[in-house]
Amino acid sequence: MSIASFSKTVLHGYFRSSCSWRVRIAFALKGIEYDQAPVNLIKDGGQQFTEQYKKINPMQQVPAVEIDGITLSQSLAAIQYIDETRPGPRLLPADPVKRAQVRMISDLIASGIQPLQNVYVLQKVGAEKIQWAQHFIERGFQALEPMLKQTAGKYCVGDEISMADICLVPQVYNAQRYKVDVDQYPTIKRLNQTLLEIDAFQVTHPSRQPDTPVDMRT
Ligand code: GSH
Repeated sequence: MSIASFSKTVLHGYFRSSCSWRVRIAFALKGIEYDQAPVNLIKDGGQQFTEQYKKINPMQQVPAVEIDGITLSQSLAAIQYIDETRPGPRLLPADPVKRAQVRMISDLIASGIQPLQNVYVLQKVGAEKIQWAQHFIERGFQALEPMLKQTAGKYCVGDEISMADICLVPQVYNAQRYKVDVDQYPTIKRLNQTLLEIDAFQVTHPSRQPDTPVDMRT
């Protein structure tokens, strides 16, 4: 066994960051233990902008994962690495059609919605930030709803939990945070409710993390 195998797994994240939550869910589904190193995206003008953190993730965003002697930023790359190197339930299905559908849904959220409503972008937008966030989340959900109607069984793609589910739940959390009416999207709403009953989604919830402020804990 290499030295890297003995190194500690560390997640640099923020309780309310949807991309950090994605990685927490993947760790929980696979039963992987890890340490959390909180990076407060708001305090001190944003701890992601410190020189120290820039060495960990030059993009100055969370999450970043230290695992097996390497550091991975980009939540989907980290999730896929975890999936490919750890036992436990597959996060990407073996079937090529289902795997493509999982990637399609994950990319729609990770490239087509979340980047347009992340903190950095909203700060640049200024006064219109809430309307801006709502617009792009709704635009994405209008595309996601008919797509999920085609692919979903119990979960986003068929009846197995996948990376698509890992992306969906934190994005719905963001939608609710920006007061998007999720009732307009019955498939998204149903999937979110089903997934939130699962332990791996509950223990990793933003309201239950080491850096969750006391008044936001449940
Ligand atoms: N594509 C990246 C990923 O999936 O990891 C996006 C990372 C990202 O946007 N992270 C947000 C962040 O760090 C939190 S969810 N925002 C703070 C900022 O941009 O200053």
